[in-house]
Amino acid sequence: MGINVALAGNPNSGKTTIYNILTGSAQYVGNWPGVTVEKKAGAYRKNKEVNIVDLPGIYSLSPYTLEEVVSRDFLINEKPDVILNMVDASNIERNLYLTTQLLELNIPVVIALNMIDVVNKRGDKINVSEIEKSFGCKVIEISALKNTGIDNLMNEVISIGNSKKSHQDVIFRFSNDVEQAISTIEHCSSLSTVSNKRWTAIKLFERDEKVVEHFSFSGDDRNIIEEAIEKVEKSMDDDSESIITNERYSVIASIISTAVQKVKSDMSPSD
Ligand code: GDP
Ligand code: K
Ligand code: MG
Repeated sequence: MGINVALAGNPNSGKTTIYNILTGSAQYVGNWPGVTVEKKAGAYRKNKEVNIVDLPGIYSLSPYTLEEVVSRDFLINEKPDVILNMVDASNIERNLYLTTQLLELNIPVVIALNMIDVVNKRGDKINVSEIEKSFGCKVIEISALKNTGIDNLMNEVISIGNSKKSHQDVIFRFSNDVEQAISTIEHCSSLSTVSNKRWTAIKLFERDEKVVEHFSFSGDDRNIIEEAIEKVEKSMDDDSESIITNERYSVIASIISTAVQKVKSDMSPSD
């Protein structure tokens, strides 16, 4: 049996630091099949039933970079029990961009708000339960560098891994026009047997080349979907991929505005 945990996060979010703490020296280092991106997998030293895979550092799940494709293929094909999303809390807006995408994969997510020592030192305040409420997943403050909060984090990861939970609800929503198009796509018969409908519908909306390439459209679905996309592109005067990017950032901005209090604004010249 065992619990499979995938470590996912931006480059420099602290993945390697926590990976080394979690696995100690008993780690496997290899390469991802067919690529030169380093692959690391090992057992949690406090509970050998827990397998941890360190995915390549990524900013997005787009189909453009090798790291993104490797991470995305792993998450979709291997379907780990839990995604442990490392978030650099001192750069929270940028890091949560990936989080919004990980939450759509229909795999339970636990967010580790790492570098909380940096946040505390600045005097900034993050309301963890606000983020939990907005994203519908557990959020645990940690410092991988100072080795704080990690037992707490792993208790949460293991408890989800041991539970029957095998799905992740997406509770944040984009603007109405975009949601309408996503819903149209989700309800196409081509998606009737797809398990992560929302993620697939969003990727089709973005005209993601990797998803479109492997997707089998039935009946008139290809045209129905294209019409739904073009309608939104016309009304929002932008291409569909940029529309989704902007929607993600406005979801994040709204969460941050209630959940994060900064002593100094990002625009402060003394920063
Ligand atoms: P990765 O690219 O995600 O694997 O990130 P690393 O584990 O290599 O960490 C990037 C940098 O951040 C390193 O210099 C770490 O020492 C530092 N770092 C990691 N976690 C923390 C933390 O909790 N607090 C602080 N202050 N620095 C951290
Ligand atoms: K690094
Ligand atoms: Mg690393």
